[in-house]
Amino acid sequence: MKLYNLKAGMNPRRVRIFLAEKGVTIPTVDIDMMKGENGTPEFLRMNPLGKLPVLELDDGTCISESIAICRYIEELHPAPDLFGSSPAERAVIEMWNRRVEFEFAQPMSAQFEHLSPFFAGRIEQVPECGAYARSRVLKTLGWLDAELATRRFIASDRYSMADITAQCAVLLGKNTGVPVPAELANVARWWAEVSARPTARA
Ligand SMILES: N[C@@H](CCC(=O)N[C@@H](CS)C(=O)NCC(=O)O)C(=O)O
Repeated sequence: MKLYNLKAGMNPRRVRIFLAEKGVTIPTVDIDMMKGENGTPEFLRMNPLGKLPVLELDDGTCISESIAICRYIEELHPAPDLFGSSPAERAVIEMWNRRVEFEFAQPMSAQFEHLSPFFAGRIEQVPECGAYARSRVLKTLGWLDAELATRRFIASDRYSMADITAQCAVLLGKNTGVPVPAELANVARWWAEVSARPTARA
């Protein structure tokens, strides 16, 4: 198995933290986006979308999409489980992970892509899309703050895949001008706890 990684990317970080939580090590190849290594014909054969991460299996099968990779690893290494251990818990974690992806991580990526000079000339930037994405991020953070008043982590009182998705999006926000507003005390309490985990810098 080989993991194709982008050191600074929000999604590859999700997989790295997941692997670290599992205590699983996979040989890793760092891809340099600035050199266009994710746009070469060889890379596009692995993932035609040119995105990272990609997990290449020994038989040549290539799995992209962070959640698909994490689910594959969870099947191989069930403990500690990060997707839940009963049908109901798995459904609740799935629900929260999807909510966090659609309502928080995706708009967080979109605000970065549409507003950052880093993407100028690489993608078509529409500043209005970036501004709208930022407003959605802030709205979701307010909602998460109310949710986190009732439990320790995003989906329940234990750490799960939904927390990994959320913490990687918060980190992208911190690095791109959308920090968690100071008044959101429950998000701040949750962030202090997840970012202190030994795996947080994987
Ligand atoms: N839905 C994919 C998204 C992957 C993605 O957007 N990866 C970004 C890094 S966070 C990337 O590879 N960007 C390269 C580029 O835009 O050229 C996942 O969950 O893995």
